[in-house]
Amino acid sequence: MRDLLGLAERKKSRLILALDFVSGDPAVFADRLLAALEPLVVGVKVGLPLALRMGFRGVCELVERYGSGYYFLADFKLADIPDVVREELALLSEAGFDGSIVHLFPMGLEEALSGVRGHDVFGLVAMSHAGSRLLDEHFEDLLRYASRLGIRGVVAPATKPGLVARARAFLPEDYLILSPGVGAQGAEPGSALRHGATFEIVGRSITASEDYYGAAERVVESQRRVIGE
Ligand code: 3DU
Repeated sequence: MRDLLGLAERKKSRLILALDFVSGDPAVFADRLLAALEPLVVGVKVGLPLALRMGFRGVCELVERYGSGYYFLADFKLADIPDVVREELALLSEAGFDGSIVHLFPMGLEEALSGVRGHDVFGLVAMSHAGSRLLDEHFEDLLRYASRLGIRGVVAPATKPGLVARARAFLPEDYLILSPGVGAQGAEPGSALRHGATFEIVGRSITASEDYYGAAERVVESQRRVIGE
């Protein structure tokens, strides 16, 4: 399993790239981005849209080809009964992913997650879009639950920086906070880090840019100003 914080240290970056939308052939598109962005990007978060376009075999090939330079995170927002989640995590780990994102609202996941070895689990504690009332109303509950699970960390929205700060204040120190919502959804690069996030997840403002290298570079430069590197 790749060392997420070690890669971040080495690259002096806190950028996780969200791969959901592609233009043209998905394999060619992903290949072009990952071949170019390795110096800047620490992790690659594979979303369901990409997996559905490429097919799961294609995704596994991508993980294998670029596994030496990136931490691979599966974002299929798992939200099933514990036995099924356990099996999903085992298969994603077997496919080469270093970590997965799960919903915490199904609860009762203690046993399913305690058996997971060599694969990080991140739980969603709130979402970045304005309409996520139900989840956000249970933010404190989800945070408490996440902290009891002994997982690697949580996903908390950069568009709601107050929640990122509360998550940082509440969670055990070794929990990582991944923050989506930077760029296309409005949060400024570096802003979630300033509120206590460990990584920022950025998708379309890089993947949809003609100059994706320049776009990623601008994110990382802003982050370096915050982390002092
Ligand atoms: O908006 P972007 O294109 O930068 O992508 C954001 C990514 O983060 C995308 O993959 C989405 O599935 C994920 N995400 C959120 O945007 C918000 C959340 O609350 C959780 C995950």
